[in-house]
Amino acid sequence: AEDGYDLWLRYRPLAGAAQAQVQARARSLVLAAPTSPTTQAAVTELRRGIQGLAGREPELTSRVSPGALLLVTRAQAPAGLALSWEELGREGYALRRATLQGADVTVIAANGDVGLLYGSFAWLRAAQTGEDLSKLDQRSAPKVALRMLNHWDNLDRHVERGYAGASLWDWWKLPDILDPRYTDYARANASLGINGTVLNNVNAKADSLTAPYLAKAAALAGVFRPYGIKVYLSARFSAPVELGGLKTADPLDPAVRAWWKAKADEVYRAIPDFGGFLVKANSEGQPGPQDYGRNHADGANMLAEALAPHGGVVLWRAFVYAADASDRAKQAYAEFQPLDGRFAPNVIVQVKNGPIDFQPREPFHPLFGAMPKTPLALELQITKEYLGFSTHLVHLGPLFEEVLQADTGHGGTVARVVDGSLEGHKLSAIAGVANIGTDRNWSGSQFDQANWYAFGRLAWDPDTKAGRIARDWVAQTFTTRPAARDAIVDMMLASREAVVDYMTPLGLHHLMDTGHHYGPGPWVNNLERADWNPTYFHKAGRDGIGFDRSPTGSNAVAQYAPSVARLWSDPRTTPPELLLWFHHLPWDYAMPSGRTLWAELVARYDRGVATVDDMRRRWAALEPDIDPQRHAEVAAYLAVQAREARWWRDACIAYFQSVSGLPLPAGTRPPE
Ligand code: GCW
Repeated sequence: AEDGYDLWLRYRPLAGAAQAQVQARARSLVLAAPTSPTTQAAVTELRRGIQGLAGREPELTSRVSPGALLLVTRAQAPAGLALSWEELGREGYALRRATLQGADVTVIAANGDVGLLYGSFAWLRAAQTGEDLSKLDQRSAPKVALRMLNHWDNLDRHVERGYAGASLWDWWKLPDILDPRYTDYARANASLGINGTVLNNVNAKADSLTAPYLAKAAALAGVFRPYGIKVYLSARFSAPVELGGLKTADPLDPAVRAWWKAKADEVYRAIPDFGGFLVKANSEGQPGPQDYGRNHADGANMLAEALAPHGGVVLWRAFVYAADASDRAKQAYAEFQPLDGRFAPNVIVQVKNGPIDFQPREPFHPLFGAMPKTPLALELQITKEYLGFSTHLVHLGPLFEEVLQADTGHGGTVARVVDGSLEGHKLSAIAGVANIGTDRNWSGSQFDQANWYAFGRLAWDPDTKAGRIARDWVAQTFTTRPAARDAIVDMMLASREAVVDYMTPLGLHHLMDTGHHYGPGPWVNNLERADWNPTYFHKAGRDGIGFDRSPTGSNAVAQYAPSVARLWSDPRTTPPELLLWFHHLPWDYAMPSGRTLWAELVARYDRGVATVDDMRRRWAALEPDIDPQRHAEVAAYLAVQAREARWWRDACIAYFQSVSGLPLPAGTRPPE
């Protein structure tokens, strides 16, 4: 059945020339590398892929003959193979045609076995997408060291902000029963180069650090290890109290420090290659060092000290905000920036892409570039908490690309901060909050698979173009026929601006309804905390709309580098996309388009709806190119999206009209 289970690793038979070249370039398979679970995984994947794509399995042999595909490590490299091995590092690979012992062959070369696995997936991707395999000449090494998924999975298998079923991790049956799906999960991640996974929610229960759960996590680590994936756990800061019976979790208390050291030792006895701890502290009610008058560095460094002897890292989240904040967007910078230089070498501060919370559009987070002495990880949200869950088709590649390519004004883009190159940090990390669950299609919808895929590809190389990634995904997942492929790519690339337009155009944010964050709620004004109310974020009234974060308002803009702050302080030089994020402006403010702000707002909502209608039309026209099951499924989702885009537009416009008292701009159609 075409239910999407196979993700982008479908390996359905290719047609014509594409199939012929796979047959010609993979007649046989030669492993010129030590046998290990990882090289075994590479060989198994290649055989499976080639069998599927070419219709026959390549012979596994040690003889080098014409048309062979060779997996080669440096130590085992046959004479006559010249490569710049150094550039490939520990995880990189090279793919190319070569003449060895007089035979015309293809080599997948790497320094170690995990590079061979990544190279094998890259070769299969080239074959699947119909690249000319005879001209193949790729060298690739990851720019970011830790490329991680963060699962917000609770131990009862509920996934916080998960829209794809229950948690994959079947804690009851672990450690004895290993669902084959764990292996498929590892394959999918390895195919993108993802090399770490945090198994449990950042809103963590201390239980995940008890012996039974460590044994379960160890069983998962055993499945993932051959695929180059390390396991990490979210740690609850108060665990010494809850599990250890201590009176305090004060990070400067010697007994607390000793407890964490012993706990780390225990974790590493269970999982020798354990990656480290992810911590949400003093945020949304979670315990943390501030409960004891200490700061984030005190807390992070205590855990870092416990993990350091084992080579583990601490990923300490910067997502913090308190109830009394006049501008919540300012808090993370205020708490963390002054601590730059105070963190232990194995601490990474993990920062969300924007200063509020995974909105359809935010400016990049002001901490990027502002903590040069500290490795900063970028946290992206793959699961679409604020973007229509898994029902709306919103491709996140352009959102991820936008933040990575944003110029921080501190001498480089966010990508250069995150990959460590701007300040010469060896340690670097990027994290995506997973959108994976037990749904047959893993991600809750066919197109949400592409968001997992785009995250993984960008984690490997943050400078990859979103369009390129989408094209590969479509070719691997739906079709290689150029017209159909390009039509789907266009749809995907347009979808992000569409959701911005029909939910929160012009820099508006957090208009979503309470708690679940699905659907519009700009009128909500009665929550227990002021900074949870949509009215707090849009500040619409008779006089105008928007959050003044310029020097006349909260001055959050001053947290950015001077060159950026200067631009965004003035509405005239603020890009329209961020206008109401930084400014409160009258309804008749003149926009560059020549419209008033009010008319522009309405036009953007209309444009969002029109784009979704257009996506629906495009998809309908693709019926001949897509298998009926997936075509119908996507069409049904798009119908929901078209209806709900109208719901968003009409609800928001009606509400803003009720506060502005303005009539609909001339030429606007009344709600359908
Ligand atoms: O995005 C918000 C979510 C919470 C989440 C929190 C966080 C895990 O609404 O569900 O909690 O952020 O990132 O810690």
